[in-house]
Amino acid sequence: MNTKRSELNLIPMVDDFLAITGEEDPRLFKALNNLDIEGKRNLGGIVGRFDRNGSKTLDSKERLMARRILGRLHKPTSNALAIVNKILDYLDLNENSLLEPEELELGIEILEKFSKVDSQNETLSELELGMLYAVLRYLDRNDNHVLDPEERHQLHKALDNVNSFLKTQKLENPYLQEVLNEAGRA
Ligand SMILES: [Ca+2]
Ligand SMILES: [Ca+2]
Repeated sequence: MNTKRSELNLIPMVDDFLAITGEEDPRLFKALNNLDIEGKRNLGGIVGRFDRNGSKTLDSKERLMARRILGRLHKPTSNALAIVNKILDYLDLNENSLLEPEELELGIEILEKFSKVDSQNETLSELELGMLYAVLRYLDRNDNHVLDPEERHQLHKALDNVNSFLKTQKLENPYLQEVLNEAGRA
């Protein structure tokens, strides 16, 4: 999370978001409602990216966008949400701490592709999120924490065939090797 966002107290926005989600998407509400304060902070880091007019609350359209990310997570823990924040940082191409629709599209696409790299379902486990983050770190060749056009081009190429890309990555990406080692999957 960058400093600008972490300075803001996003807990009221999260509580507001959760209250409305209870009505709009009970399943997601159930998955997010038991987070501790740190988890809520991490959730705030995600939810806050969709408040484009800075109103400290998400309108229905913004909630829909947030759910396109959050709905992809399998039993999100605080740690999983922290990884999601780091992933989303790479997608904030204009570095304004917000996720615009065009930035979101790439996010949706990579989450979709990575939802099946370890488990055959539509959602991402903490391991799958960790694998995705490891790949993005590796693709960020100039280490500026943003995917620049050439780096995005490499990502798109990788997404064409994720499984064969990961095969190579397992051999040459130390971040990925570490994540898989920790999970006992190396
Ligand atoms: Ca942005
Ligand atoms: Ca970069």
